[in-house]
Amino acid sequence: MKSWTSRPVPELPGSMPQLRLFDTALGRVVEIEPQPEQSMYVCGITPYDATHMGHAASYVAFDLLNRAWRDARIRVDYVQNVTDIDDPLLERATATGVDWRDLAQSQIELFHTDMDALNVLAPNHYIGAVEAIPDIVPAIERLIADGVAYRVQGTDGEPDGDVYYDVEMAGKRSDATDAWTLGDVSGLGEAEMLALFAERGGDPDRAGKRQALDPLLWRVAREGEPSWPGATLGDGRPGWHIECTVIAQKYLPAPFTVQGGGSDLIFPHHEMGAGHAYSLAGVPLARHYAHAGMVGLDGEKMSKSKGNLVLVSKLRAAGEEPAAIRLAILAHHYRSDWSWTEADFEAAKDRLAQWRNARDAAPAGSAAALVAAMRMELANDLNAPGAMAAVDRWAEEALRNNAPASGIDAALMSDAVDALLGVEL
Ligand code: 5CA
Ligand code: ZN
Repeated sequence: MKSWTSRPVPELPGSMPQLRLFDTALGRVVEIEPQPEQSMYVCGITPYDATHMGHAASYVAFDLLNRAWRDARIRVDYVQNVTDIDDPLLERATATGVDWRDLAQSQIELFHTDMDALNVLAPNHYIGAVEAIPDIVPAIERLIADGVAYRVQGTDGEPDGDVYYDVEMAGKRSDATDAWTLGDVSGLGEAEMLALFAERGGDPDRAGKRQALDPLLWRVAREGEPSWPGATLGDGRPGWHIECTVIAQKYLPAPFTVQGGGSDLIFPHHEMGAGHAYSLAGVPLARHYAHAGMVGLDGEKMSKSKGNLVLVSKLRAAGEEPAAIRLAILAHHYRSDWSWTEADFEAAKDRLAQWRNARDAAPAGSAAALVAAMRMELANDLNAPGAMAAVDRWAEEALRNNAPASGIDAALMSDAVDALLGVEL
């Protein structure tokens, strides 16, 4: 699938120091092993209510990582999926009387326009779940053949043949130290897992499953639902976690460097994906798991059912500047949970204006130290608020200083804010 187009990233003199990042599975900040090429997979949207501020914040978070690596002269292999077939998408299409394909298409286009506006660098592989089905089917067949997946008999009018992943069997399969067992990524206990599994698309009570937490791999065709050829699985459609796993394994090295997404993906999505990948390849899917915090509105969880989505496209249509939206997002550390408020958005707009004024008054010889300070903050678990505070201090100083403005320093400051924070002044 076609992705959006990245805007050029200015090259800065010098380079980003060694990067440290919080690893969800380890529960601490780790040094990312230096390599000439890094790779990341960031879970993409399910295209039915894009792009709300929570989505935007998660892509901006991993864009910081992408930019930090590039600043360190590291090539970045970046894959993102789009969940263009899933229950919530079908439910929304039915509820609103549109064809699910049209709904997906329109939301994907909107998402791309929003990402472009927010200056989020594009992935180099952008892959739809539907286009990955020919790769997913043989992977599921292999899991069945290996005894870590099984077919369930239909009861209560359900057809026979839905395929589930056996979390217990998969966890027992290997005694290698880096093998996966349930809980390795999320660190959760069973009760917490059960609650989240039900909340986030799982079906703990499905009759015939070996364990309540076994996730769906293949849903055989039902009347009125779209389906695709599944070879020995029968016609149907894939489960959610296997889609991302197979896409990541096809387009990235094993293990790749960072698996990313919002913190609502830690369990079951990234937990199960790690299991699927290990069962398929015998090596971990990713070296590190990183997650962005959840965004709400005025203290409440942002959700369609509450009708409190803040859409990037709506703000843009109202004439708001995308760079100000991006600054409002970056004012919060990527790992914290936060709420969008009008007051914070106003503050972001003021900040942008202040930075622009200061750039035009940049004192000679001042920008190199600013670049170093921004890099130091960003290398420390992508501390954008810290990097922004450094720009604020520089701006105050520049505006206080009556020295003649330096074009060279203005250009360097502006390039740094663009290259490292993705904010175009
Ligand atoms: N298609 C799947 C991933 S394979 C999915 O979760 N799609 S999504 O559209 O629901 O979310 C896309 C990304 O935005 C995910 O990384 C998700 O964790 C993140 N996200 C969703 N809601 C929020 C929110 N309120 N705050 C922060 N991030 C969010
Ligand atoms: Zn995913």
